[in-house]
Amino acid sequence: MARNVVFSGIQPTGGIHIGNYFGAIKQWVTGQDDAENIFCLVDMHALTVPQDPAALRAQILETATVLLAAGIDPAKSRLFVQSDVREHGELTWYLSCVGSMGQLNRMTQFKEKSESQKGEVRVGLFTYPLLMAADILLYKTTHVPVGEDQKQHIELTRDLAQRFNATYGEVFVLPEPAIPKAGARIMGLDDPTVKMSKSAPGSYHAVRVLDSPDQIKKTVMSAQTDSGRDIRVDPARPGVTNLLAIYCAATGATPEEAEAHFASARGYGDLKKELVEILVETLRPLRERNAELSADPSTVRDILRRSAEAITPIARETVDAAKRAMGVGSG
Ligand code: AQP
Repeated sequence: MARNVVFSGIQPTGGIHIGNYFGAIKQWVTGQDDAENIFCLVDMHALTVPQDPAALRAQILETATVLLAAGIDPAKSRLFVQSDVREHGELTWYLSCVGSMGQLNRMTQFKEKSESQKGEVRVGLFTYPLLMAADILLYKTTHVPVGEDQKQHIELTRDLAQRFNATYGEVFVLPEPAIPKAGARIMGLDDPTVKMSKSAPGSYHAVRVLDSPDQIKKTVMSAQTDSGRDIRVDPARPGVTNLLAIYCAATGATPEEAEAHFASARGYGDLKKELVEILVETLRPLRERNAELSADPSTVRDILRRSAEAITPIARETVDAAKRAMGVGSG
């Protein structure tokens, strides 16, 4: 039987936080033995909002190092930089001639992110879901482990693949999203009504995976909660609900188990203190391994380069098949 192909990506846009970790990276690491794995630092996606070139360059290496420190194993998985494989841009063009403006107009992430660009909304921000579809379709991906915020983009990818296959013949494999039960949508600790995000301002918005124990403590203890005491999942109390979601994602407990565990707690302080300990211990090995790997950037660069070389033939084959099906090229 053909093996599953897992593909997923992360933008090298700043400090990786526990939303990225529990929503995506943890699944990437634990699933490595069950499939062919391709993980991508999507630097071309990062360009959809303004970036400082020197900072972006540094963040690509930093993000790759964190992923390896988190447990991505180069013997089991490919880890590469999107712009190093030019077929990503090439397939995006062909998909842009299949997808419609109406489809892209419905993407909620575009609506949210374009708010911050006001009069200067970049074309790339609008067409970004086509690039994401190309990322996935190039490798005949069967599963895409992502946080819930990306579900709509995977649905679009499936629609585009179906539309292409129906028009030109079977070229693309239809991928399935793989969304975790716990941690699929971690909210900001300073504002539990917005998604935790790498680029959000505010020192207490997110726990970053490389934060010191002291910083983790400060951020979690200052997390916004209401004036109640009961530790229960309740949509009307997003702050405590978010802390419980993080607890569940880190421990594997169900929401019911988490509520039972804190039934005799004296208030939110008890939950916060326990969460600090759990996060410090969960992230400690990652932080320590990251310190070792950071001392050897040439090894990290080598892994990125070798991965890109290894997967380019797969991407090339897909683009050539799409071109043949569409009737372009000299044949
Ligand atoms: N808050 C979150 N909860 C759960 N999962 C999340 N992911 C992101 N935020 C959360 C998942 O992390 C993976 C990588 O995300 P990304 O870098 O591609 O971009 P993003 O979704 O735009 O993440 P950020 O942190 O909000 O970055 P910026 O600020 O740069 O836009 C994805 O699988 C995503 O679902």
